[in-house]
Amino acid sequence: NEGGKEDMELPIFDLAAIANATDNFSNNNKLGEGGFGPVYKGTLPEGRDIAVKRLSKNSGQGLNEFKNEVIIIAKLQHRNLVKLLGCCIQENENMLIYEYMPNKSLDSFIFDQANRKLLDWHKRINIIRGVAKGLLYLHEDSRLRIIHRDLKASNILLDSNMNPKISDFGLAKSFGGDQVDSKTNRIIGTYGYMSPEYAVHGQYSIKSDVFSFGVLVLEIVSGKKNRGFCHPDHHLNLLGHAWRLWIEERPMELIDELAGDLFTLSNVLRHIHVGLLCVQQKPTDRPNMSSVVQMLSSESLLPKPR
Ligand code: ACK
Repeated sequence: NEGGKEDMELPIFDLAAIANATDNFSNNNKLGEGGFGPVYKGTLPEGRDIAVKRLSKNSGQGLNEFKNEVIIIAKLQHRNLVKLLGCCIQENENMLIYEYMPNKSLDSFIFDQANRKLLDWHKRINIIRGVAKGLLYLHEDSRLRIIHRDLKASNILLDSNMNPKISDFGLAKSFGGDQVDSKTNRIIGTYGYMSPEYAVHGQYSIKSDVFSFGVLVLEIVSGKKNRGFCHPDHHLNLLGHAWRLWIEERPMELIDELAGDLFTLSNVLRHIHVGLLCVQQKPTDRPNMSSVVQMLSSESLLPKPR
């Protein structure tokens, strides 16, 4: 059941039902602020928990992102992508209704000292592999060919078993026909996760998502937030080097931590290696997601980053 949905109708929710489910959008039920407005937790009468993204009124850019998200995400069905249950467009309200992800975003698990202990190596590796599979589906399913454009730790949500699901498709682009890259003057996304060619020249392709994926992998393994290397003020040629320095001290700590478990140690080092291949300066040097998935799971020798 992982193919794109063909012309499937998106269920329509009634405004009164959603107001009821979220206790009239009460602040107690607010999960946070998303790309185009607040997100609320709700419970449907049959007991199912939902997350409701509500477009802020008078948000012009928000409306574009909202429409984009509906068009893109309605086509998607994969265990590593957050599931859209339906929408509610009524009385000046625009809302998207998703499955509720009880463990929220990956962000709080990798950067919060107390939470970090809850993510053992097995879980981290499972999260990296799940995100890779979700991204592979977006990029390479011929009916989709979608570039996410804002992949980052806060856009990875975790279900009750800590399985990851990619969310937030407000900036995603779908490429039809033979198109493989595009250029924009409106550079939106998140510095640090943005590839240099996108941050500096507005060029994006599946390889810019691969770069963001690499940053995410290095964050998950190191437990350290990226330092925002791709701000346009940075000199492009320094970036690749900066990434290696950033992660450099980590393998020594890992060797200490995992000295008694060589299997896990080599597996974790393999993930760092793949992360470094993904953050290479030149898009053509970066692997595509099918190679990434293969490299993460196989015992094959990996190429040396340039
Ligand atoms: O990091 P968080 O707790 O997880 O804060 C953000 C906030 O809403 C704004 O995006 C949370 N959120 C978004 N979608 C969902 C969902 N489907 N299930 C649970 N939490 C969600 C996200």
